[in-house]
Amino acid sequence: MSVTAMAERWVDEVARLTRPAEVIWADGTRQEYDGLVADMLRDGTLIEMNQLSYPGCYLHRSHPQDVARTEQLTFICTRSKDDAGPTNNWMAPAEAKERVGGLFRGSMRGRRMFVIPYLMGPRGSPMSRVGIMVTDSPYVVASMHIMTRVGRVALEQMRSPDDFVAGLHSLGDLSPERRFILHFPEEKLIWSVGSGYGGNALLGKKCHALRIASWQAREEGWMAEHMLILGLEDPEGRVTYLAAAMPSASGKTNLSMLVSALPGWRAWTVGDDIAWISVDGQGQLRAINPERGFFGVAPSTSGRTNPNATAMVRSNTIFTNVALTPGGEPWWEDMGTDPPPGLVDWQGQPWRPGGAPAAHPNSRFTAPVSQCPSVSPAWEDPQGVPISGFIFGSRRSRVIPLVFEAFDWQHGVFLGSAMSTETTAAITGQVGVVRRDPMAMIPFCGYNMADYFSHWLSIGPRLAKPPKIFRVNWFRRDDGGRFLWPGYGENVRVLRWIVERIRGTGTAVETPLGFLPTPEALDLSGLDLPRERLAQALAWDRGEWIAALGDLGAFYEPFGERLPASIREELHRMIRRLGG
Ligand code: SAT
Ligand code: MN
Repeated sequence: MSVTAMAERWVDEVARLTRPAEVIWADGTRQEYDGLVADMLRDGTLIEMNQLSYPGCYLHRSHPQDVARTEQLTFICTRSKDDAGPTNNWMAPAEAKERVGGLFRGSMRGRRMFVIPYLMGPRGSPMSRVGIMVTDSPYVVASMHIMTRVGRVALEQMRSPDDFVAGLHSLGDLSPERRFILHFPEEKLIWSVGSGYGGNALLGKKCHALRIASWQAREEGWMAEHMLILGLEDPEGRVTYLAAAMPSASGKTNLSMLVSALPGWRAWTVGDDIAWISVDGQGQLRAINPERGFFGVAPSTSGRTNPNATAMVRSNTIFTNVALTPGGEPWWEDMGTDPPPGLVDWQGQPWRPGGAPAAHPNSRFTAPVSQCPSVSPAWEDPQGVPISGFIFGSRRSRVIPLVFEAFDWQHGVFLGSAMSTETTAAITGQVGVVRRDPMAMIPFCGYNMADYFSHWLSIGPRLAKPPKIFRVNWFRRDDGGRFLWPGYGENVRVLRWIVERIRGTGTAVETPLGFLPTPEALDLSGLDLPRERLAQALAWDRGEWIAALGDLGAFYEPFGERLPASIREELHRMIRRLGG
């Protein structure tokens, strides 16, 4: 059997179901991309931006009810409900196919069906994986060109005829009533209908590289994580690689391409959203970025918060749901410039000052990694980069100190499992509500999270020197609601301490939470921040923590016997240390 025979058979089957006017295999070439863009400019799917100041940039306006991931419509379809676990929506595979199959029947009539072979990860990497996705959306094809490696490069990497994740996507009628994002990890299959939005429709991203890959990673002994990867270079030129998990729209992209406020220190970007990590022959964790593009949040991206992204999106970028200036340039809130007269909002209407935001709060840019000024020379290394530290970060205005370090691997896994965060516009629903989000994976773990914690625990003992694990929170506020820590480029001061701790030099005090930096341990040179504010950012309160750990116990409850005993043990130890 040829290596693509199974893929071809599946594509035929899909075409019989969806009835497209034409089937086109994407080849990933520039010519193909340009052709798609030309078609979309013609039918209004894309709007040309100012080609002098923003060459190769286009604006897409999505359906106003299709602007973010829809977690309530996202399902894990395993044979056993327990395998999906209490934090995932579940549907039995047969029922899912019955219910949702009808929405695909004839859904591509009169449309072109594109077949996209894509590679997640660098060419030639043993850690890279192939997907084959079918879609009726040219916007999705063009976005996949930017976000993944499309075409022969993918087919060449298939090790056997069934060595691919299959993804079926159709826009359907874009109605949230008829929208479903279904994952069948046992069949390496994804079905997505009714949405053209990134995380719902670019199936290589969350659906494949996290939900399906996390399942495969557990079976095969590696890790698929919602993490950025960066290399921090010190003044002597030594680079330490860190991976950091943070919920959507909580500063991962900014941190991954941070411009250091400390002279001599420099960050190199490997990835901003997803890390695939495996244990090499020496017991060292090595990480690749499976993607080749960034799908970043536009609002608040500015020369102050993220100068690298600002430079990166000046060409070859697809903007989605940003506002448009009369000069054909993108505009969004907190971009660093005033809204110009004649601004058109994300829905194409004249914008009025004082009204609703001009750009949608979850408006995005899609840009190639290679355009990032801080891109790491190692970003496509087939062996991946060696990871020396993990960071778990979330958005909490209270309780969680700026930074602290876990006592050891097991304690660090516990801290990851205990993460909670305030929700953002990246998901449909209320913004700013605190919810549990272990390892920032709550929307992305393709199996029972209790088993996911066990999997994390099983990795540590396989490592020669397990990475140190840190908890960070850039989002703490004072009683007046003002942020205690300046964030962005200043975060390098925290990263520096982290690297020093990894090397065994940084100073810390032992507390019931873990190791906290002493007030002098963070380099504040050149920063106008009173030590008192830093002390507040680093403070922790016994009572608040005991209450928070009570909530955590309630969160663990539905996992029952499946929750690893050592996680429960860490919880009890922490309560004891706090004197609770
Ligand atoms: O889910 S997306 O990939 O569209 C963005 C995010 O929420 O991280
Ligand atoms: Mn993400």
